[in-house]
Amino acid sequence: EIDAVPGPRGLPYLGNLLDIDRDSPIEGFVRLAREYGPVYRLATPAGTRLMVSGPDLVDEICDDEHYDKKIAAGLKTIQKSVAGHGLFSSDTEDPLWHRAHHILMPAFAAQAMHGYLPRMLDIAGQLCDRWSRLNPDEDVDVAKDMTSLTFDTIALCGFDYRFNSFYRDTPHPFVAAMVRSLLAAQARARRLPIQNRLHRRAERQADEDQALMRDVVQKLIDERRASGEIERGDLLGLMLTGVDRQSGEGLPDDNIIAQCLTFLIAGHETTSGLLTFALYFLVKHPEYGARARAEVDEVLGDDAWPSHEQLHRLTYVRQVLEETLRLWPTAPLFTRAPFADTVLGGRYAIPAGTPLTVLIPMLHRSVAVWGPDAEEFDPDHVAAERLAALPPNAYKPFGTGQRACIGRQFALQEAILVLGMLLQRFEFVDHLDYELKVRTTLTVKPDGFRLRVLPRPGRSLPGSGAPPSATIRAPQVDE
Ligand code: FDE
Repeated sequence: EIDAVPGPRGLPYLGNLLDIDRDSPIEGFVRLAREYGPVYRLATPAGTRLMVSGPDLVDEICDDEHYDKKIAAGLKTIQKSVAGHGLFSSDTEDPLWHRAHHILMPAFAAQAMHGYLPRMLDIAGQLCDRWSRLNPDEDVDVAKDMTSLTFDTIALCGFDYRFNSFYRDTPHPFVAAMVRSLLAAQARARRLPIQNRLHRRAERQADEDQALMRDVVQKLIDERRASGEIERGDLLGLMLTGVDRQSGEGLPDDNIIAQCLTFLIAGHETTSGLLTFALYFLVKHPEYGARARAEVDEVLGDDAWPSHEQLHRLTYVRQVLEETLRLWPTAPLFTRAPFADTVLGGRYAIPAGTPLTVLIPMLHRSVAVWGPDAEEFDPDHVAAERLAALPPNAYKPFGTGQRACIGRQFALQEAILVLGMLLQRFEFVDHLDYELKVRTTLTVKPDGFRLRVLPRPGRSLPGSGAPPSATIRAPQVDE
């Protein structure tokens, strides 16, 4: 029986709403997991869901034959107010999910990453430029700059468009609309349905924002078609020309817009959080920072622009990032549901369709899997030979199965490149002795994390100047 699953006692109508930590929901869910164990029950007005973090149970529900991704309440509001039926927020049975998945997979395959390198370097160079021109007493808002970086990177690689976030005092109108929409979606998900009906003005603003975002993307599409040069080695070109082999059909404009918005959201929030947490862990653990920097010096030396081949040799930098995603997976939850009535863990009978949410940060802290120091940051936890020897589905920062993250290679290449270039050029001073405070939006990020960034003595690498072969023309879009 599902009622036999342990969990905090709820109230009538509100269920466990008051047990959910509104300021820091993920840390709250982790606390409840420590109290109630590898699976616990939460009742909310949207229905009952189970929070799962035991490695055996997670392995069970990662089985694509009996379970599938479920678009739970949070994703539903994102679907409604921002991303439409993009890859992230559509059902696996949706024919457009299949079509888009087949058309886009090649663009995210490992072999395709080469092509994005010049554009990634272009934006990483802008960040290095900015940081190299700070005065010694100035500091940086790490999450803010990383968000500019990842947003500009996905837009340039995805649609050949420059938001130029590092050159603006106020966000691009599109970015402002997207930030507002995501916040509104989140507020909506936290309100009771009856409260939502009372938020007319917020709903109107959300409609306007959505119209603005769709407009910008539609213009990009129209201009691309008019330019006569549709293929530009980016995602937009591929979506405009690509045909799904199985169905023989391409993507309608409306769906291309949804995919573009999806990539902008999925591609920037998660990767910027990853880079921010990584810098946080490195300043708090200087011994691992020194090891990463030694690797960077050996592999990159004084080369201003890392090559594809050099990036592959930054294996310890990669471990730093993977260990960061172990303790703080920046997309911390994914939700699955069984196709048919089933028995979970040989113990709890659950009906078909019951949402089972994987609490990844808790899964990744399993002492049985990672050893007694599971809660400690140490990149050796994810050394290649240890990752290879893990039990199945014990490490899931990119979700699972056919609905796993399509942007995984993209995000890792971008993050390795940026962290490598930063370690090569700068020293970081934790001048405020920052204490971790996790901010949860759609994703998690260190909140209010500021660093002083000093050029490394004896190094004067650009920054400046265009990286090799980054000749990308930006299409014109009115603001
Ligand atoms: C997806 C994803 C996932 C799953 C979710 C669910 O299941 O619900 C996860 C977990 C993730 N993803 C994570 C991550 C992390 C990082 C760093 C990232 N991610 C990044 C990125 C970038 C990009 C571009 C992306 N990403 C994208 C994406 C998409 C589109 C998706 C959906 C897919 C399908 O088909 O479903 C994802 N991603 Fe990520």
